[in-house]
Amino acid sequence: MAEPTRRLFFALWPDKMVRTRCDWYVSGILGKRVRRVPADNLHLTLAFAGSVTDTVSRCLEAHADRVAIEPFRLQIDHLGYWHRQRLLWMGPTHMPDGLWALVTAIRDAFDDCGLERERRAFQAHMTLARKFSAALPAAEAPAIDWDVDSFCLVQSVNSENGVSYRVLRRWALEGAQ
Ligand code: 3AM
Repeated sequence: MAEPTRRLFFALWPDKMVRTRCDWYVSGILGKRVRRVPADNLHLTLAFAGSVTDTVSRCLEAHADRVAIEPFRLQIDHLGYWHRQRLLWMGPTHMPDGLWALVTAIRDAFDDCGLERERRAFQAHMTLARKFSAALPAAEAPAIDWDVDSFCLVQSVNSENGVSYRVLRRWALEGAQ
């Protein structure tokens, strides 16, 4: 019988303070009419693994155990829109070295664990709304400082109520508590 799988991805998971600030910003620009990503679901995807077995998941976790990257600050200061995906997002204008290093380490882990490496250039973003077809809000850019001190392995669960996420494991960045 085939080994069961779970749909997994690595992400930066905002703490409550950052999450609340993001949510204030989004509700300020979109109001209540637009269906947006619920505050509890806001995250920044590092790499999407897809449906993987426990064997692959353990391999990815073993690689994540060896990541040695210091905490870094992300400035969420840009509101963006991708026309093709109709996706409204916010993210940093400047990519800190630590974030590049983290994405590279995870992409390398995908290689080593037999997953297909993501070939697209990494674009740091937090999805705010999908299937967004209203005019891009004429909004001030966000100004949210996020001190990133950990990264997470997350399970994505689809149900009739929509997608929900379970943080399965969290790794502190080097030197973080
Ligand atoms: O973080 P964002 O919103 O960009 O769209 C999914 C979400 O991206 C993406 O993984 C993130 C966590 O669910 N995702 C879902 N299926 C995907 C796939 N087959 C995918 N990314 C790449 N390939």
